[in-house]
Amino acid sequence: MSRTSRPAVEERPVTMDWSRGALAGPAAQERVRNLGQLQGLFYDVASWRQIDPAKIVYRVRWWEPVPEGTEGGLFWGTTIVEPGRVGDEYFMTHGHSHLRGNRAEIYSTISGEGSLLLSEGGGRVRLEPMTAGSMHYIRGDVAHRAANVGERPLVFVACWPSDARHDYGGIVSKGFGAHLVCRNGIPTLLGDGPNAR
Ligand code: S6P
Ligand code: ZN
Repeated sequence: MSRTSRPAVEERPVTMDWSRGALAGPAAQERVRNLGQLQGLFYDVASWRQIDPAKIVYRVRWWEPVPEGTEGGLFWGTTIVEPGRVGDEYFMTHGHSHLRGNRAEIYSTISGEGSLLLSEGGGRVRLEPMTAGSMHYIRGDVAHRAANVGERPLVFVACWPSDARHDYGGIVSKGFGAHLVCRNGIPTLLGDGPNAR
């Protein structure tokens, strides 16, 4: 019988620290979004201008075990949205839809308090509360965005098909359908009409 030798402990491409949702390792990629990069997304432009554009709103660390576009593959990532508001609108992710409208996605919350905004088109926006352990199935044809409605960072994980492809431009040009604002301490959806943006 032939034997080959290999190290007893192989370096893992990524690891998850489930208590913090932290994704680490040589294959982890990272994207950081600051307020300046989210221009045009918050409805209260005057308040947006008053905050330092370098202020970090969220970070994503993710793992692409196969090349983007691979049919049948999966990607995995952790998003951390900081607490904060622009005027009365909660800090949130940019939001996107999947270019391939039959590519669904799953989110699960690790910690913090959030709201998952699901835009079904035609101005219909639904909210799902995000709290530790919450699971969210996002249909492939629904645009999605996560807002932090709490006082601590909102941490959630996501798994999506490697050929889903993301469309960010549609939200920039047409809006998301609604804005999530704090009214009397309660997260409230505001319509996304021409005057709201
Ligand atoms: C990917 C998944 C998440 C987001 C992340 C940041 O399909 O929905 O990993 O990429 O939450 O949001 P956004 O809108 O900047 O991609
Ligand atoms: Zn997505």
